[in-house]
Amino acid sequence: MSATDATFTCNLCESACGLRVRLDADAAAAPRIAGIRGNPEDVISRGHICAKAHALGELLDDPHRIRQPLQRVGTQWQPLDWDAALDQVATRLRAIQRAHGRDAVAIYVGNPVVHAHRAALGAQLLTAALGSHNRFDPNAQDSNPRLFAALQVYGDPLAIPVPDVDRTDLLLILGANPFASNGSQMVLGDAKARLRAIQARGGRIIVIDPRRTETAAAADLHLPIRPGGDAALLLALLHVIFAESLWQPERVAAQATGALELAALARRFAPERVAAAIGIPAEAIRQLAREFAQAPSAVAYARVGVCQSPFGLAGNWLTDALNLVTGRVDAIGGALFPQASADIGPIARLLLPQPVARWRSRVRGLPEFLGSLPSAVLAEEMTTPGARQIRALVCLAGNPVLSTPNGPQLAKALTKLEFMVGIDFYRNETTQHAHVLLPPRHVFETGHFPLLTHRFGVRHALKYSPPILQTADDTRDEWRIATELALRLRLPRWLHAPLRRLARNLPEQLIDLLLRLGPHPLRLAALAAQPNGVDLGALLPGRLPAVLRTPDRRARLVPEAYLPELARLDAWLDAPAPPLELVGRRSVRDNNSWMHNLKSVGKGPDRARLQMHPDDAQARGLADGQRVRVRSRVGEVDALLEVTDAMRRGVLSLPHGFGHADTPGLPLAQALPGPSANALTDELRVEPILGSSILNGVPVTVEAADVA
Ligand SMILES: Nc1nc2c(c(=O)[nH]1)N[C@H]1C(S)=C(S)[C@@H](COP(=O)(O)OP(=O)(O)OC[C@H]3O[C@@H](n4cnc5c(=O)[nH]c(N)nc54)[C@H](O)[C@@H]3O)O[C@H]1N2
Ligand SMILES: Nc1nc2c(c(=O)[nH]1)N[C@H]1C(S)=C(S)[C@@H](COP(=O)(O)OP(=O)(O)OC[C@H]3O[C@@H](n4cnc5c(=O)[nH]c(N)nc54)[C@H](O)[C@@H]3O)O[C@H]1N2
Ligand code: SF4
Ligand SMILES: [Mo]
Repeated sequence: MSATDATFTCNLCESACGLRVRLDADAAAAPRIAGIRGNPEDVISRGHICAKAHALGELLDDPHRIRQPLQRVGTQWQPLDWDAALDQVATRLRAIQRAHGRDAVAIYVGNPVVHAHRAALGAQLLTAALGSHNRFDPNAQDSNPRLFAALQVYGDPLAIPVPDVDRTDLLLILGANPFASNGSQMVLGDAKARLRAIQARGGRIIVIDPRRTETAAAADLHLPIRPGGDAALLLALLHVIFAESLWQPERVAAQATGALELAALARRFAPERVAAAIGIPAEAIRQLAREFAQAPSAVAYARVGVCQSPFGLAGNWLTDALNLVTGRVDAIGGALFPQASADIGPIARLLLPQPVARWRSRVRGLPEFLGSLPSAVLAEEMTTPGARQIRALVCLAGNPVLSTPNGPQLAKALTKLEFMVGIDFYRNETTQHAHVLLPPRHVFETGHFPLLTHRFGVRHALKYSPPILQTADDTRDEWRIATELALRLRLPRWLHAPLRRLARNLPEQLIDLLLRLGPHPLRLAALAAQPNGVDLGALLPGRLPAVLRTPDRRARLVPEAYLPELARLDAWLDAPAPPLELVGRRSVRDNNSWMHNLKSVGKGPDRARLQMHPDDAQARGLADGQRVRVRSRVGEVDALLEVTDAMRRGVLSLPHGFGHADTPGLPLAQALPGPSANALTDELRVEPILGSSILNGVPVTVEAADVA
């Protein structure tokens, strides 16, 4: 037996780790991958990988992966050839749209498309071909508050600054756990090493999180905040910074407008006003404000924990405001705007000139943002009769039954659809309700360019990994699937053959063009010849005002859109906290809901336990390891209790992405313990501006499971 080594890029998270993949030379062998190691010469990850990289090899040969189109007949799945499958899907979708209008077909585009260039562009093509206002994606559970802040403060939803991790003296992390997630909207390569280097050169890391996470445990200071408290904390920090003249008036005057209004707003939120409600002593807030403002360089970074919290919108705005007033934006060691090498910004701006509330959801009237509606309305749009009711769904690389609030309600709604198609490796909790399944290709077979995430690099670095394997299965990549469906849905047959030929390599041709037009002009082929990637240098300051798209080319410290949130915040600060509030977490081994059928990911200790502080357990007579019942407004689940002082009192933590018990398509995952956190999250808890899901701070009760 002989084997060859190939260099590739992991596409499972933003870290874009370099891999050395040992391929078995015998094409018919199984497993086809003899081993996966880190690539020590990779310019981004320098040899680091995590357990999920091994699972990427297992995914290739997982016997439960779908390898040919399937059609559901009753409870049985029958193979179909591609032409029959694509014809059937297009015919059904077109018939439903003809009878009930284009909005009768919805599309949900899941997270993995962010990490696959052909899928990302395929998703856009399919969305355009369907022409439905009912488009959904995980941004409503993830980044919408961040994107909205970029739009409001900097005038462009893609103007997202990246923490200058390699040069900062102080990294203030709110609601993120990069030791587990490997960093989000911040491409770190080896996250732990990169963050520890801050401390090694004498800098500090401060973490704001209700849980003592892996990152918090390694930090210099951890302040366990009550879920939802970030906006109030940030206002109190600004209060101190203005009151003690710790801000940078000249720099602010050059970059932004609204400093005096912001100071006036912050005046109402003294540390003493917010301390009790957010659970951080006033003196700690004052000290943090001084330290942040006085450090030689510093940057505040807020991520998913803040976005998913009750004040996610204001929390993201105020993070930018804190960075701006302390002179950290566009400064070395602060928050820097990267220069994307393959910048999709101009195309996105062309397609989305006015990206808020161009339409609204039919039943609840929640607004569109960046072309998508909030996922929290998905089920009601399927089950509420009337014109424009959703009757069919295209689910591309997603699992909303496990990933969106009140998943069980959505699962029920899916069973009522006239037609559903899934484009997925698996029959997961969502796609098992499909009528037709179309299987995509493995990333080793399609190649990988991190089109949407390279812009978040803490350095300007680039990699393109061309395919390293010929596919042995009857699968097609998403760009090809999307092209085939778009042609069948919208164009006469005689045009199909020439357009199909024209479209084949369009994704790579587009990337090549963007690269040539970019700030570091180079060709995709030249990049492919550098398997370890190319390092194009550190992020640069001096990007303001060029990146700003506000009318006056200045950042806005107090965008009007947020003002109503302050009254809501006042009310929240004055109301008593519920006895127990639930938040989420991620473990380094998991990847949202979808890799649990693979040995490297599924194995190991039970990670889906409900974490609770010892005092809360004692008050309820509950013990570590006990089975408990957790209830929220929408549902109840059983979980094993883990009593740990890593939790703040009054806060519980449960990871999302579990709850596979009713999913025969994933037999290994099915055996894993743990409920779905989204059987507890509430589709009616959305923030009032965009309708993004509030997944954290969910009021719940907990009791022993044997109590009726
Ligand atoms: N291993 C692994 N890596 C992943 C993923 C995965 O599933 N597994 N998923 C990927 C994806 S899709 C994303 S978006 C990123 C997310 O990456 P991160 O943003 O780092 O997200 P989490 O690790 O979930 O950390 C969120 C933290 O917020 C805390 N939190 C909850 N509520 C609040 C609050 O109100 N305020 C504050 N300050 N903190 C709060 C939680 O306790 C938790 O520690 O990770 C990516 N990387
Ligand atoms: N309670 C709670 N809920 C959350 C979160 C939380 O922190 N707490 N996090 C939210 C976040 S940040 C996110 S991003 C979402 C993720 O939620 P989703 O995007 O809805 O789902 P995933 O769990 O990522 O599942 C992805 C699906 O795509 C398939 N897939 C993987 N790779 C490919 C591919 O290359 N092509 C195709 N066609 N299919 C593929 C997988 O088999 C899987 O079925 O969850 C959100 N939900
Ligand atoms: S950290 Fe793990 S999942 Fe993320 S890119 Fe690296 S190997 Fe892949
Ligand atoms: Mo995400």
